[in-house]
Amino acid sequence: KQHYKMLVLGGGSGGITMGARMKRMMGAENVAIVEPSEMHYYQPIWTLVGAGAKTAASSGRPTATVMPSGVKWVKSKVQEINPDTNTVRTDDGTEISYEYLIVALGIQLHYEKIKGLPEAFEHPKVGSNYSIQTVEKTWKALQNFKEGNAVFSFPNTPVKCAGAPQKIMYLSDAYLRKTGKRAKANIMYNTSLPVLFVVKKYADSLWDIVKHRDLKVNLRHNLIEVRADKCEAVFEDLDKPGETKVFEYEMLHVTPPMGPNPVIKGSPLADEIGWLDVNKDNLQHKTYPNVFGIGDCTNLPTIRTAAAVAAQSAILNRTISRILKNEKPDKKYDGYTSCPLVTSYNTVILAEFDYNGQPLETFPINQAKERRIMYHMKADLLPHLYWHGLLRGLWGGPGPYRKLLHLGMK
Ligand code: FAD
Ligand code: UQ1
Repeated sequence: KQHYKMLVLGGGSGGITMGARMKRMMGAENVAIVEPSEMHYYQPIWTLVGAGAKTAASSGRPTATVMPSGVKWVKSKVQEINPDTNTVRTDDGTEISYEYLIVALGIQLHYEKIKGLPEAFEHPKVGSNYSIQTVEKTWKALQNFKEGNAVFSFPNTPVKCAGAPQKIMYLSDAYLRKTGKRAKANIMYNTSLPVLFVVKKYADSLWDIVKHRDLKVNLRHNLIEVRADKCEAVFEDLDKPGETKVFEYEMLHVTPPMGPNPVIKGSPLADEIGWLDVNKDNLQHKTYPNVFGIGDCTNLPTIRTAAAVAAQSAILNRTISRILKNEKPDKKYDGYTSCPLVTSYNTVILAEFDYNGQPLETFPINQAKERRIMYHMKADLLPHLYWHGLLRGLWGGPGPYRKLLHLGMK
């Protein structure tokens, strides 16, 4: 039977990051990470892959190369978590016990909840930037666009990176303009939400952009079916239950419904919905004090992003170090999250905000404006910050720099 002082579930952004930090805190031999995938992906770049500005190959590296050296990689899937006995069971039947547990299992994609998916991805006009299997199909559909509707969806569930479903619309618009096909395109964003973006400051800028570029926004529209043989997407009107609208498409970008990881949902660690039930200030589990959580799998009331994982990793590191010394957690997570809203092939609105939806901007300039410098940060700088900073436990978000950059301002 295997035992570790610190067991990490999931080797995505949060899992690898905390694995690296825990190695530094207690030595590599005390830490194990359970992750079944051979490859680790930098998901934020998929927005640019779907628009043909980066290659899919550039988004992935073998998991073996991001595992902190000396840390045990348990290459299997967690099947069951038993916090009452401090054990987990993997799909090959192995039991692993732990003293402390960090849960970083991410959010689950549910393409299958839309009728006609995933089969519709076999047809050339349908793509989705949300998975490595479908992201290149977005780019194919965009290149093959001739004339008709380009439809972009946002589901009736929480999602990761809530800006991504519309970023690909702005990029598609720019591509069709560049290639002279824009006049033959009717571009629309059909979103389940009642707003274009959750933070008003950025939503105001985005409304200006959609008006300027003649992009149609249909609020409270939820994708429920794709009829690929007829190139039809069926949406339900969330304000008129039972009523549906059919849109013919020349290109369809799907953001799938998402939900809690089933392994957490089926365990005592879940809240009523199925998310990992953690304290929003210090990331400690609400009822099992030796269990912690980070990232998309938690019920932290903020937008799920890698930028949020960065800020959370610094807080969680502090929380665990205090608990190991029998001290109370002291540092508080403010809910920091960030979404670089790509609005063309050379501009970005850098949204950054906290639990209250208040802007929390790093740079002492108005980030609600489209800027070239922010595009370069997104496309060329952030990937390095991810692979060499975040995943090595060296990047805890821009908080300290924000304070420095704002010194003497205002
Ligand atoms: P993940 O990184 O998804 O990791 C979860 C891990 O758990 C995976 O490796 C998975 O294999 C593993 N796992 C699942 N089930 C099991 C199991 N049963 N047993 C063992 N392991 C399991 N963020 C930004 O900050 N900025 C952006 O611009 C941005 N853009 C995005 C664009 C797209 C298209 C997408 C898809 C995401 C984007 N994100 C962005 C979001 C960001 O990628 C995620 O929020 C981040 O990766 C969350 O980290 P995580 O560790 O919680 O989950
Ligand atoms: C960030 O830290 C991060 O994680 C590495 C992201 O994910 C790719 C981001 O998109 C952003 C915007 C940040 C925040 C970083 C800065 C420099 C503002």
